[in-house]
Amino acid sequence: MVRSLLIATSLVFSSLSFADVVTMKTDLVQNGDFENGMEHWDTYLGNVNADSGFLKGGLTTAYSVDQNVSLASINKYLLSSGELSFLVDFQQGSYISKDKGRLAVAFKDVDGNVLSVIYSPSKAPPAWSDESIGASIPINAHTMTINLYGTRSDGSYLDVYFDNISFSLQASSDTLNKYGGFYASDVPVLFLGGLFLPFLMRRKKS
Ligand SMILES: [Ca+2]
Ligand SMILES: [Ca+2]
Repeated sequence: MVRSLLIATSLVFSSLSFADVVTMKTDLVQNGDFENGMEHWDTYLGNVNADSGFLKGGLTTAYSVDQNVSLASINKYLLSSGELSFLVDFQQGSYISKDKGRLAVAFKDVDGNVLSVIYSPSKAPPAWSDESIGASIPINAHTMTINLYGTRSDGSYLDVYFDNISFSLQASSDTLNKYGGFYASDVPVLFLGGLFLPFLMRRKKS
C-alpha cells in the first residue's frame, strides 16, 4: 500500500514536470537593443556609450547602468500565484576576453524593498555570446530593475559589451488556464516547448 502510494506520487510529479511551459516575449524592457542610444537607461557609475548600437564602457574602471521597469501590466492573479517566472535573454561581448561584466535582475515591492536579485555569471566572452538568466518572480513584485555592470582589468577602455536585452514571462499552461493570460489585458499566449527545455539550453551554455 505504502509502496503503491509512493509510485503514484512520483508519477504525479513526473507528469507535472513535463507540463507545457509557455513563454511570452514582452516589450517591458525598452531600447534593449540600444539602437536609440542610452534612451531608457540610466548610468549610475562610470561612463558608457551606445554609439555603435550596443552598450560599451568608456575610459572608466567600472560602469553600472539600470533600467527600471513597472510590472503593473502583468496579470496580478498570475503574479500572486507564485507560479510566474521570467527569462532575460541578452548578448554579451568583450575585447580579447579581459574585462568582465554581468547582468542582474532585481525585483522590488511597492515600497521599493528588494525582494530578490538574480545575477548572470561574471564573464568576458571572446565574441558576442547568447546568454540568458531566469528564475521565479516574487509574488509581491511591483517593479523590476535590470542592471548591467562591467569592470576593467586591462587597457584604458572598459570593454564590456551588451546588446539585445529582452524580457519574457513564463508559466505552465496549467497555471495560465487557472489564472488567465500573462497580462492584465489578457493577451493570447504563445505555446513553446517542454518545461525542461529552457533549463537544458541554459545549462549547455554555461
Ligand atoms: Ca543593437
Ligand atoms: Ca579594456
